[in-house]
Amino acid sequence: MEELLKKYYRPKLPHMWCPGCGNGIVTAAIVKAIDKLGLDQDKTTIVSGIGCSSRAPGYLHFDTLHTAHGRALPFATGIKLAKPDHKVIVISGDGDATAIGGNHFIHAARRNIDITLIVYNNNIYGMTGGQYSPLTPHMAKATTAPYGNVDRAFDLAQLAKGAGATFVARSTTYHAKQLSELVAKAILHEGFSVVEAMTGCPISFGRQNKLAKPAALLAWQRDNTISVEAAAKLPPEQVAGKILIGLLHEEAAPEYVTEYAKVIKQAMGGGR
Ligand SMILES: Cc1ncc(C[n+]2csc(CCOP(=O)(O)OP(=O)(O)O)c2C)c(N)n1
Ligand code: SF4
Ligand SMILES: [Mg+2]
Repeated sequence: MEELLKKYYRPKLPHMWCPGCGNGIVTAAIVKAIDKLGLDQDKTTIVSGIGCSSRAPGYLHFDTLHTAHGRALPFATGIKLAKPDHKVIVISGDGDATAIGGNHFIHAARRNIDITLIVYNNNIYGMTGGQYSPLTPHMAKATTAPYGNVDRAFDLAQLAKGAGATFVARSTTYHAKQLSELVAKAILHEGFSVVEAMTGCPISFGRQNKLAKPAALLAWQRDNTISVEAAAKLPPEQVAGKILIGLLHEEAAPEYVTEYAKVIKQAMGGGR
């Protein structure tokens, strides 16, 4: 770990995350995936929006951009079009990706641009003190829903798949090894890849929902998820109510930057 710290992290201590926050585990999973794949640090760009999770690129030793709330994907799209040989990874929160940035999310998926989006899903607006997001569970408490959130949450993975993402996976901070393996697969996938990383926020979510202890949040992830492989072997009634983790969807489809390059060539008189 010390070697990874020296190679991939910027020495910026103390960091801003609360004790027991899951964001460090997700960030380490991404770093381990990058290291496993041996990506060139000078050709790997990490982009984020705004939020606790979106502070992660500030701690990472790559070309990084900390952009505006919800706008990481448009910045990342510009980078990928200008530098197609770069690996572009976007770090986003559940609010950042599906509320203010929800339109950018579905359109990046529809285009199938070769970007990997990692959504740090802590089910809440962490940075601003606990307002509900589109991924806050039904009837969970938030500062903007002190009696319970009446909205139903998006299923992020279904949303990504329905919008056209060609790689969709989900894991948790409890399953950190699996999470890292899925991030590595997502980075290798050619097209828009989405990894939902379920992560615990003991402060803004946990304190309002009887999950203030970081260990309780991890136990919740352990007890409320089931792997795709295990679920396939069980009758539906034993899977009902559990959140599926693992590789949820993968398909091959034309990639946006490659298709765009063909159109440019044709427009320049070169034919397709
Ligand atoms: C345009 C704009 N609107 C609102 C805000 C305030 N704001 C900052 S972070 C945030 C929500 C963050 O939630 P999420 O994306 O889930 O990230 P987390 O902090 O939970 O990791 C909001 C509403 C902002 N910075 N910019
Ligand atoms: S508010 Fe929540 S998400 Fe933000 S740093 Fe603290 S524990 Fe982590
Ligand atoms: Mg959040």
